[in-house]
Amino acid sequence: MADLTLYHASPSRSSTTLWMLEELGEPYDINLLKLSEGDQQKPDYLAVNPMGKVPTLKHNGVVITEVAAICTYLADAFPQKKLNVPVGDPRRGPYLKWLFFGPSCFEPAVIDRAAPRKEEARRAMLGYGDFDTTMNVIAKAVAKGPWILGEQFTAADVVIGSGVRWGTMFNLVPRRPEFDAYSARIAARPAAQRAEAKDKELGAK
Ligand SMILES: N[C@@H](CCC(=O)N[C@@H](CS)C(=O)NCC(=O)O)C(=O)O
Repeated sequence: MADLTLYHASPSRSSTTLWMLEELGEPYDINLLKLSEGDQQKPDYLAVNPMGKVPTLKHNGVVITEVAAICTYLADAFPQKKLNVPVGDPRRGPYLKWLFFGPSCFEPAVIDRAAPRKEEARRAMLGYGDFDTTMNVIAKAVAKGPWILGEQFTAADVVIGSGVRWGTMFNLVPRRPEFDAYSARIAARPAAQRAEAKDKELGAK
């Protein structure tokens, strides 16, 4: 049994953490849940993640939930893999900003667009402000490349990159040249390809 176990449903938000584990290259086990069969609400799983959501990661008995937290955690737990920006490096600030921007701005902006509220919220009430500004900010950040922090690929690219890739694929994020080029760079990564193939295989189970 590996020290790392991912509670995963395929495909889902936990696919982002599957990709992160492939980037990491450490051995891991998968505990596959079928959301359609309600596995996420079964008592055994609720004991691990009372939110009834995937993903959940167990590392040496420690439980971590939330996609961006899992990616941040893994990058910091295995610093030799160079997927993090360590404390003390001035790039740590922007690195953390993008890791948080994923779940606090990018995803809510996309989900609000996909499932609009009956009454539009005031811009000031929304953490992401508005959809177009959020997309413009991400497009500018990935335009130069190759990665969000420049030459180094980090966990921030896994979090933001997953959103850009899946969002454009499902027409929830607008197609724009910056996003297409960034997605193509991601698609060329062997770890992203391995994760995608594994997810397909698991999804068919
Ligand atoms: N904030 C969570 C969201 C996780 C989430 O919504 N996962 C979905 C899969 S895409 C899920 O478990 N849905 C099953 C359900 O709600 O019953 C995270 O970032 O990990």
